[in-house]
Amino acid sequence: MRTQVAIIGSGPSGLLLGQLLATIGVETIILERSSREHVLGRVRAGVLEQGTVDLLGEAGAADRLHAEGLQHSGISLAFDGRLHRIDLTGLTGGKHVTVYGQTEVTHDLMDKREAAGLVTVYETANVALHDFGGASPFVTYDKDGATHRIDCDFIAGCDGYHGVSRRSVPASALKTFERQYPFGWLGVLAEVPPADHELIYANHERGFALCSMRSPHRSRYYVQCPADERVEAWSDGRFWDELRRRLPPQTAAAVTTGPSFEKSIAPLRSFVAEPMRFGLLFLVGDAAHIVPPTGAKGLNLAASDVRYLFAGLREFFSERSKAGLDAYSSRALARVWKAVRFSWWMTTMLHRFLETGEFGQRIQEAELDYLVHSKAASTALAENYVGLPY
Ligand code: RFL
Ligand code: PHB
Repeated sequence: MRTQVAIIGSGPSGLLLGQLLATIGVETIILERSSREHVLGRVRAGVLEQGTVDLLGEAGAADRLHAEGLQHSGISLAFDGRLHRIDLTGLTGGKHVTVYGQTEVTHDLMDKREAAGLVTVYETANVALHDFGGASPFVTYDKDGATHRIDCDFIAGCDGYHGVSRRSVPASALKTFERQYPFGWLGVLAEVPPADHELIYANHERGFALCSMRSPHRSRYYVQCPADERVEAWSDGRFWDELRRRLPPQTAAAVTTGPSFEKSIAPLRSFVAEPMRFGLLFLVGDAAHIVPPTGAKGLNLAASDVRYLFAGLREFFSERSKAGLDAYSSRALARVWKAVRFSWWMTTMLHRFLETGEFGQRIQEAELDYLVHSKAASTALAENYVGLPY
């Protein structure tokens, strides 16, 4: 088989890149390790920057997003027993974010790809990347008892943090940067109305909590938990009790509880691999970088990588110019590092770190107090949260 761009991974990065390339007539094949159902069963991000929404629109996959996405013009920080609102829209000259689940984004992109008859091979095993340092790259994989080969012009490694693409690059060609946080997030999804019409990020002595949502009828909540916590240790009752204890009294009283239909623990990590290009292989999204979810940046960074790579590939296929592809890694990394910084800062300000003791706690209190009383500081948060320019 032959295609122009072989895409590894059918998460949001791979699907969005595939859809954008389809709009300019560039052929792709996506190879995915899991089943379609498994990919759609993962509950992850919920907040989209306007740039991400626009790119989904350019890919022709934003109709349902425009109809069902919730536009938010602010978020609240909870500390000191009350809410402090950050007016995202007022502080950024009219910008907002859109609350729409990653699961739905993935669903919309998959539907679009299937309707166009484009190929995704699910449940592939042993995907291997070959000769991307030379002139004739190809990918091999096992499926249904046979080994298959796809020759291509380029390989896009969109296969997430645990994927094969980054691991295919010789270690000597890669510099990695990493910070692990000594806690995770326990998340719950429940068919209940949200506690507030906007998101609430809570700093509390018992640990961080986040009130988010997927729709006016579906809530997504998180609480900070130990890194080695077991999800089985958390009954719904224990979760709701702990969540309410970490929220200001008025907000806690507004939490509607109900049976959860998803409960999982995610570790928190900052990670960057540089560069993001090796010959004819490009790393995209979580394959190249991870941020803790506190800034809601992971999916949006995946989309900004796709935007830069799509621009480079379009230039190559339409004008035979390599300039955009040559600039891909440095352009993407410049934006990535700003989001890494923002996500690290939000995480540091909002979570309980046992090892920093009372000094660290006082610094957090001072920072939060400064943040909500200084227009300059609130504006810095707001412009990062809605998304920095490309
Ligand atoms: P994905 O989504 O991990 O998709 C990679 C795909 O590649 C497949 N794969 C392989 N396929 C073939 N061969 C192999 N060897 C393969 N290895 C892996 C996988 O099965 C998978 O289908 O990466 P992608 O596309 O780069 O997308 C990145 C986003 O998923 C991620 O950044 C966000 O979910 C992060 N994130 C958030 N981002 C936001 O922008 N806003 C948020 O509010 C937000 N909240 C979150 C989050 C991530 C979370 N978790 C669980 C990590 C909340 C949580 C709890
Ligand atoms: C979510 O709704 O899953 C969500 C929202 C905001 C974040 C992280 C996750 O910062």
